[in-house]
Amino acid sequence: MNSVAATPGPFSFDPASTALLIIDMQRDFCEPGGFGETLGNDVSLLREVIPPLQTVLAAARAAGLPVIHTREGHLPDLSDCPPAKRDRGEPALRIGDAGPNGRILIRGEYGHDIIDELSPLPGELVIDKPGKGAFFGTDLGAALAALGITSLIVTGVTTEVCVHTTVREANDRGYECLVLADCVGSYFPEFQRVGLAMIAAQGGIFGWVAPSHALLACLALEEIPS
Ligand code: TIU
Repeated sequence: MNSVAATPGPFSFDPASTALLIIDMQRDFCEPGGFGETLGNDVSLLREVIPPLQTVLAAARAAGLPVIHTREGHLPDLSDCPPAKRDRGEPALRIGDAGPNGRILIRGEYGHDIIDELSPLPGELVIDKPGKGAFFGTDLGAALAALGITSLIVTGVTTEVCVHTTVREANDRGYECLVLADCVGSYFPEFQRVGLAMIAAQGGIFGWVAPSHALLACLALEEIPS
């Protein structure tokens, strides 16, 4: 077992049953002209996550951890998009409308895909999800079971929306989740701080939180031949 210095205490994991989960690092959230910006957000805040996440992704690949990417989005006919999700608020463009990167949050469009900096490698799982949580309406649970995964290193965006929902879903299903504080991002600095605090409070009510360097130190030790 490996042990990462985390909050509220050490996060122990077996690399053989641990995967890196990268949530929704899509152009629609991280680049101008997409879903995140249409909601009125400053997407540049999410870009801080990219360099540390690139380092973690490279380390996970080198250590042989399975890497699983997710993408939030909907079918072109919007049949999997609840009307309330499309109709709520006063966004500049709604889900399915034509934007500069293609139709907003629609599978197959340029804006829906993962940013170039974190492109999946052939063979890495990409889970398309209609909701905020990565388990709802997907075969993520079956895929993790097939791989024998019981622990998840969780990264991506946004901390208080899709990361939180996914970690809560995973925790209820019995997965142990370590959220990397500098590899998850929010459009709201206050939500970033409180979102991370909520996970680790009450003795780690639904997960653990650590900086990425704590995981990297652990994976580096793992690679030293004994
Ligand atoms: N708006 C927002 O903060 N997030 C989302 O809509 N989806 C994800 O977090 N991926």
